[in-house]
Amino acid sequence: MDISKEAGITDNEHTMAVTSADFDNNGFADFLAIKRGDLVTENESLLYLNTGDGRFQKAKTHGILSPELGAIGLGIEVLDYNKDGKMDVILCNERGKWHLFKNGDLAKGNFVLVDLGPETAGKSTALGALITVEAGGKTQVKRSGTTGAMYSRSADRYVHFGLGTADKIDRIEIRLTDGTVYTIEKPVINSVASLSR
Ligand SMILES: [Ca+2]
Ligand SMILES: [Ca+2]
Repeated sequence: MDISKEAGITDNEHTMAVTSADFDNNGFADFLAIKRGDLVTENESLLYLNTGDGRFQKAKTHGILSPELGAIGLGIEVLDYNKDGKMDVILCNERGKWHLFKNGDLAKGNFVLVDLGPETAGKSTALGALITVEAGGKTQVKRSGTTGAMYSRSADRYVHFGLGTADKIDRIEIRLTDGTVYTIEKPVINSVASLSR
């Protein structure tokens, strides 16, 4: 069943890639799509914010825009390059440049960045791990790995969770694909919670 219209997703565009993250840290996953563009006007990406009630609201002043005329929008991916708990965006064009967009005022809620640590010889990889965060009476689960890469499977060792108005974190559980489970009890909110193994 196609529920796009009921969910508030109304665009009819030629898009090339989509990625997902909690851009406003309200505790619900949002999504961002890059348009192919028409070569003769600036190419503004499409950002939809999850309102938490099964609907999305289109963000209007996010500033994720490529000014390069003649370039085709091709790929988009999220990362928190400066580790401030606000998810940033890397955008790449075909026949053009890459652009990095820093998340400023958009992310208003609390957060935690879970650092899965470096890969260790002889131990199971953190790629594909299930991370569960319990905070503010809510439970969120994410799997480590990229959401936006079209032709590869890669992982950022930092996994981001927006926590909305929660003021503390009860527990983080990390379950690797070999079944090993690690827990971090009561990590500090609005910081990096590191897994040691
Ligand atoms: Ca959100
Ligand atoms: Ca950031």
